[in-house]
Amino acid sequence: MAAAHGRYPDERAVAVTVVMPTYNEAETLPVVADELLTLPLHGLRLLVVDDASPDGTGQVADELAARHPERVQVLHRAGKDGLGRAYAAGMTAAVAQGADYVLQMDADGSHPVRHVPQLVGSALATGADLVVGSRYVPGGRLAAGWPTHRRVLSRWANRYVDTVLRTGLRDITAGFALWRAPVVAELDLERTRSAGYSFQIELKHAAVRAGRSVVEIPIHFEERRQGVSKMSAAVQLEAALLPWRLLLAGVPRGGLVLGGPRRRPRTTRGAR
Ligand SMILES: Nc1nc2c(ncn2[C@@H]2O[C@H](COP(=O)(O)OP(=O)(O)OP(=O)(O)O)[C@@H](O)[C@H]2O)c(=O)[nH]1
Ligand SMILES: [Mg+2]
Repeated sequence: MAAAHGRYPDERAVAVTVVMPTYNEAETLPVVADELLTLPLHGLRLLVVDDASPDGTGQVADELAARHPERVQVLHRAGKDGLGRAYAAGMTAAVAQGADYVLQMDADGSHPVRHVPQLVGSALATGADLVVGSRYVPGGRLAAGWPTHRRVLSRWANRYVDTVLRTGLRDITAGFALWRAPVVAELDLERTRSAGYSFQIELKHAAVRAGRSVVEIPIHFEERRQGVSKMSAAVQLEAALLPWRLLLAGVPRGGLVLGGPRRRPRTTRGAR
């Protein structure tokens, strides 16, 4: 844990690993990475999780790691396997390497770097297990350039998911979120079922159901700076069905269970 100044740990030294999945983000990754590395957060590290991007993002990430060997690492995966699975691998690795906090963040510039110190500061000041960068709490905002249909869809998707799951979160699909490492370890991400962004829903639902503390702070979400969205109909369908799958699977009292029961021997998982 970071050195303490007074009552709170020093936010500038706390060990935060930004886990950043990338698929064809060669243009935006170096810009976002440079902004992150110039923040006055000296304990901040970046772990890029690249799924063999055809545009060479993996090599761009390797160059960043060569320039900043103490602060940047790259996890190369064999091929495009979905945002959720990239996060599961990256977050597990970050915790294993001793991070105090793990920050989920997109590489496309949608999650402004200026909010990172606010997320870290909120986590340290409140002791929350999870701090969500939320578009839907007062002060939060969607990208100015988003057309009406996208705004309505995003807002509606959040309302729909929360009507089913009743977590009380305003932005349960958010992809900008800071987790306390012990909670990530408890979540046992190998068990997640989501390939795409429904991973975000699955994780937050599990944390809320287990009584972990969550704070939402407002962010200004921005349009991706370059490149193209990886959102597909299959990814959206998965997210639309997930709330019902989670609801039908049920969650044992006090348990941080993801994706519902699995066919695994009880001796290895036990009832938590
Ligand atoms: N490693 C990996 N990263 C992915 C995959 N799919 C998306 N990503 C990354 O996940 C982040 C979010 O993906 P986006 O395409 O921006 O999806 P989105 O933010 O939901 O959609 P837009 O708002 O349209 O950009 C970006 O950094 C992507 O490069 C994947 O299959 N594997
Ligand atoms: Mg995006």
